[in-house]
Amino acid sequence: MTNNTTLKDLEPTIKKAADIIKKAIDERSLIILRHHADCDGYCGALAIEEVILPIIQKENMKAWQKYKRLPMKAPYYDYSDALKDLSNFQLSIASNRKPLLIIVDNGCGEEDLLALKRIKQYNVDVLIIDHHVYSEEVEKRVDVFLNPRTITNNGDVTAGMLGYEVAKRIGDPNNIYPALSGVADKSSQEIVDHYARLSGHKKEFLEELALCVDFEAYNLSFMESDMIYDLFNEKQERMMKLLLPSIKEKTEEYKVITKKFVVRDKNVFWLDINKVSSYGEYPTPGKIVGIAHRLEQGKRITLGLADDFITFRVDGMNFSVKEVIESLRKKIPHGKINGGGHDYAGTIKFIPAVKEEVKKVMKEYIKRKNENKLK
Ligand SMILES: [Mn+2]
Repeated sequence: MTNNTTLKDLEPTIKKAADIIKKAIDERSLIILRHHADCDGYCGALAIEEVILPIIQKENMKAWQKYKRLPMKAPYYDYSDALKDLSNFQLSIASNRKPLLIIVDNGCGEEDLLALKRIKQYNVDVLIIDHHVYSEEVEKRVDVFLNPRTITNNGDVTAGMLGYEVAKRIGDPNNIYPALSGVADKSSQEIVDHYARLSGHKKEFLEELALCVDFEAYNLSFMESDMIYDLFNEKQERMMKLLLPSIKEKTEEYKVITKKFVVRDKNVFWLDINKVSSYGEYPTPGKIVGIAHRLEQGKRITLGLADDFITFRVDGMNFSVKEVIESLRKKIPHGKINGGGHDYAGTIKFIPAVKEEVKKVMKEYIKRKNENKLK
């Protein structure tokens, strides 16, 4: 199935998503737009914000009472974020204006369920726009669930693309977002090419811009801020000139570091994250593993093991994040195993006491699934 057919099949849900947003704007309800604080998450959220904020500002003197955009650093919708959002929704609920919670590039997994159930105890509409491996219970519980994995078995249609497609049914969003998100989340060439053509930008430029957006997003952290727009407005060129040398320098530094410390076992590459990363500094463990992964080529898997999580990148190997989590849970029931993402990139969390057990089970799983590929 091509990604274009996926988009076509998602059409009715894209329309539903646009309709629920339009309804909230019309009813002057509070809209909270939550998004993952990475390039893809920002792309999806900004595409929507660009088209809805002008309408909200036109119709409301105090637009900030009707709309908030909040980045999330965790790869799931946190329970305390749900409490924060509910507190913000109180006024809207009390005045019978059904608020709307939109979650972009996040929110569709099992880990999100408790927070979403808490939200749904109140009269709140929930729209999820995500492309990660999802929980069917989340799908059932929310009002609109937009995820390409309901149609196909991959997440190549990113949150940025979905956000853009929804935004297009409301207004005229910047067409750089879907291409940029596809490059950032490493979607299939077919769909990236399609959106890159639409944006009129070369892939090299998009790759550099994605690095800058990720860097800015990392440093903006949980901030409610518009500073990210400087990467999309007339300051773009100056911003990229400012940031790229520094990002590239840090990346080069990490190429040397990971090369020195990565441990190879056939085509499985292990990196001890505790030894190579500085807490709270860019690049993040996920990015470090990405850098190590790109040092090699061909069929391979790179794993960054920390005290309480493991983050991985996969190319050409049999690896299913759902399966590996199931297997870890079965073999280490005392490990508080959690996590998700994609089959080609993701993170699994656990308690520090089972670090070595996790390593062992992961090793066995990869070996079992790739008997013919390990050489
Ligand atoms: Mn994403």
